[in-house]
Amino acid sequence: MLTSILMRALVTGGAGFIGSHIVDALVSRGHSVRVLDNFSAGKRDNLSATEGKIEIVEADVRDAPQLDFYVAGSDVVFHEAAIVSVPYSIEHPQETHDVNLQGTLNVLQAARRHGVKRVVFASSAAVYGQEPTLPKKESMALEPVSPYGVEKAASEHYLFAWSKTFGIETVALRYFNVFGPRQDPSSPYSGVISIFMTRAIEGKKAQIYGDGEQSRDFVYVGDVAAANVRAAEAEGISGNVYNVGAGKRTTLNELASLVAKVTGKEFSPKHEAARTGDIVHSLADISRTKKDLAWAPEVDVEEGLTRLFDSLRSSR
Ligand code: UD2
Repeated sequence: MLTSILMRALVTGGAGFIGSHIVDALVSRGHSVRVLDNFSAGKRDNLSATEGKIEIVEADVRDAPQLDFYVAGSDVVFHEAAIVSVPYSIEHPQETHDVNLQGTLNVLQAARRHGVKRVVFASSAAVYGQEPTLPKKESMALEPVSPYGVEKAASEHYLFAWSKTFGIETVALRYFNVFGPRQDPSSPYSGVISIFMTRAIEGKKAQIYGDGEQSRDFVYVGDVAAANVRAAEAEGISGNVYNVGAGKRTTLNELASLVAKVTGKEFSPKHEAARTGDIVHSLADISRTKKDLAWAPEVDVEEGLTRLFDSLRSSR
């Protein structure tokens, strides 16, 4: 639908880890971009590559009138703004509900009022919950076990309903374990790759929860951004959901070895008690995504770690 036209895009959470990479991808393709962020987790520094080429507004997705004002004039909204931590959602379910679910409803309502053509939404593998069947296919039942997972699953349902009932085109992307430059390593809720890289550079050991044989589908953030652009452009996919992973599993032990290789540090593992509620394995079936979005992941874990290492070195 939007393939050959230049889009006016709004990226909520556009100063965040994934949002800022979507901004880069859009700007490099000539689209005009407005970033909306409340800067609770997002950083202006994340947007330095596109400085002067985009509009940045400080606003919160919970503030419906303000959001409505900034959605006006957009062809497509990439809705990335969220509180992204599962443990935080368990401790503060009302707050994450307000941001992660009410925020999505606010985006959809504003999109409807302003005739936005398509909303592309950042969902999560957390919607699948703990049912062990692998790989995860989009047709499987949703069994989220955390408030965060419920908020993402319910948001997906809102998107579907809005696409059927109000004629807005919607696409939801279920992100698996996204990694790459600009992921914040400093919080206890940070992704394992950002934590491992920082610890390796600082000469510390790999803290591995459990035996390290648990595995994840790590997908490079640049590939996630490319999937978002394709989700805005591809025809005939409204109302659909897509897994965004690499389609490959890496164990935590393998990851620690790769981090050692890439950084040239010893990075020996130190095993600790398994994390409560940790799922054992995660893996995406990405066949539907590849076919419908004409997309494929291009950066494997080792290459992604190398890029991350380069970016961390140049920023130190
Ligand atoms: C990911 C997402 C989360 C949600 C969830 C759904 C990230 C950062 N989080 O959580 O938002 O979508 O998937 O299933 O992508 N680990 C260590 N040492 C550390 C840190 C972590 O061993 O220092 C282990 C941890 O126990 C787990 C694995 O690494 O087995 C991945 O942990 P994570 O927090 O990066 O991501 P995950 O899969 O729990």
